[in-house]
Amino acid sequence: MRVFGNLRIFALGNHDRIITISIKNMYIEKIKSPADLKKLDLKELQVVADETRQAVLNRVSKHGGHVGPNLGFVEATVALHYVFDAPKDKLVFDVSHQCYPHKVLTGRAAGFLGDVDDMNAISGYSSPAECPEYDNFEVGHTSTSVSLATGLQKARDVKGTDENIIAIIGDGSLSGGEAFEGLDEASELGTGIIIVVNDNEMSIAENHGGIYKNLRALRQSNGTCEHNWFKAWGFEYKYLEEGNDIEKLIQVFESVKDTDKPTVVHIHTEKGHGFAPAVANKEAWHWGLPFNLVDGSRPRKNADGTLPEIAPTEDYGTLFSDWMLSQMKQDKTLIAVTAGTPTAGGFTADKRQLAGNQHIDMGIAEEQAVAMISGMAKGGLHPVWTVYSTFIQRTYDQIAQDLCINSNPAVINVVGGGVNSMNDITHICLFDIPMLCSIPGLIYLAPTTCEEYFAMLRWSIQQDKKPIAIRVPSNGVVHTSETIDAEYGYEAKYKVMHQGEKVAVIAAGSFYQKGENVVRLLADKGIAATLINPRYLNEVDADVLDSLKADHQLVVTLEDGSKDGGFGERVASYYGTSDMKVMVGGIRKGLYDRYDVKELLSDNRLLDEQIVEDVLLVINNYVLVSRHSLFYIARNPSRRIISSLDFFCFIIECLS
Ligand SMILES: Cc1ncc(C[n+]2csc(CCOP(=O)(O)OP(=O)(O)O)c2C)c(N)n1
Repeated sequence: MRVFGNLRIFALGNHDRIITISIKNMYIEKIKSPADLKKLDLKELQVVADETRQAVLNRVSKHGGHVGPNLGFVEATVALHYVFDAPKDKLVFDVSHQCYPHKVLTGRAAGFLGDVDDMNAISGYSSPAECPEYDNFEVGHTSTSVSLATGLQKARDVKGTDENIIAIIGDGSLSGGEAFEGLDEASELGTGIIIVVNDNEMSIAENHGGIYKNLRALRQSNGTCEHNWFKAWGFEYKYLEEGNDIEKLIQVFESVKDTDKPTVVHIHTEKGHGFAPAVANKEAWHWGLPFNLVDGSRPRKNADGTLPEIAPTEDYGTLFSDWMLSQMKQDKTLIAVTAGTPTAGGFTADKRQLAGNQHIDMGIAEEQAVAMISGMAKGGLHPVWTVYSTFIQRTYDQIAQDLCINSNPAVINVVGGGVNSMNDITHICLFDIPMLCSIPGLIYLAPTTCEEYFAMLRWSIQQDKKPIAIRVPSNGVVHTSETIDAEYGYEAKYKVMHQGEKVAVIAAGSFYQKGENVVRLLADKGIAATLINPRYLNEVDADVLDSLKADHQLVVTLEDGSKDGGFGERVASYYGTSDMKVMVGGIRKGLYDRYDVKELLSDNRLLDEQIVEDVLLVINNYVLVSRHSLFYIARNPSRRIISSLDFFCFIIECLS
């Protein structure tokens, strides 16, 4: 048995009671699988729930992570594992940001009670790679659980086995279109599936959408109101008001266990349950960095009780939302749009209120966001949709069809793209450049500084011909005193920032400063390289690329994302049949999980010094090879085809 030391955890409880628990001799230390739960009585299950909550708090206070979603789902998880028989019965979590209690009860308590390494070993999401027995899918994006579960349902039905299939979906995640599609199919299949709707009345922020009127009516009528959205789909329906009461949860789950009908169990839970700060401010406590367990204050104190020194920094979310609010006052057609992540664009609750109807949250519905901004632009509005790089993946078709074929001048503000961003396998933000740049009719701009970002944003909103996406730098807010262009045309126009020779570095967006460093280091080695800010990711500037052919041997491209199908490969492809050598710098396509940024950069030869080393290698080889090629050609002016004897002589010359 693992001993975690005599660590004591203190936390403010639901009613400001102080809970003190010694981690030694906990039940959850002894629970190696859900089977161990089944030996316990109700009182003991309640203790398990309290301990699980403390374990969750211990982890999130030290490590950061999803707070409210997990605290509210502790009792339901204990009851689910008590009633159902995982791993035979299958639990499918939506987003899976509420699966920490499930991890505690399925052999991974060390990730919640152990040291930093133990915590790092356990991810914040459902992960078969981590636990194939109890985690059925890698999940991190919303609204997929019912669809995934219908697949397991179909497999069970075809094989003729009898396991329970249980999808767990939050009220917020019900707003995504895929959830609707999953419900549609579950009803159509008509066999047993249990969909637990964990209704805590919140998405990350407040919910938006017509469905919430019915969820509210169901809550207010204890599940009995005449119009029942779930029943209308053809589901059996159970409502439980006391969604944090283990005994009642056990009863309701037992009542649907082994059902042969599509069934919804709608439970009303409290987000943040058991930790007063998280209950009081649910949006702020959805996810968070480490904090002080005693009072919920941030930042977490150092071991000696002092606060860590944190330099005051600017962030693009705050700058963007402040700028938008100031512009909105003069322009009633300017609309800030989000799909369930308002603070990605800095729109905190107070700012949403200030923006009034010039801020729209459409629920977690990225596809809807794109089609709607296209319609808004068509109707004469100026919508700006802010979206994380990872979540834009959901909406390729709407961008291609609804927006770009129609060439409506809406703006997409892409945040977090690059290596310095979310790094869970489901949330990596490396694919927006290949994705967006493959869509005809979309301009994708990559500002390199704060001033350039706002100049591009202003132009994108003012122009009225094309959809424009802007990749907000993700390497912090960098300022410049250089003059920035106010106008940006629809054709790619690179900007030569420093004219040199032999080597040209084309450094895009948040890798521009890396390009500056490389050019500086090359200067130390006697190479006066050219530095170019491409500004456009979606196509090459043929004039600039052609002009480099005169006095450059090597072009280095740098982009902060997956290089396969990205910006640099377009440049390499343009030079294809010419003599120009191209070194494409970016991240190799891959599914990286919880990576270390420096290691990832190093593995991809993207550290400044590595880039310089590689440039020198190419340049020196080039000089060597070209010297011998010239020598060879001078001696054999009329020979175009190299015989094997010639080639042998050539190699001897090279080696001599
Ligand atoms: C496609 C997609 N868009 C946005 C997000 C960001 N996100 C994570 S959790 C969440 C809210 C989920 O709300 P709900 O399902 O009610 O769960 P709760 O957190 O309230 O328990 C959102 C918007 C995401 N994970 N996936």
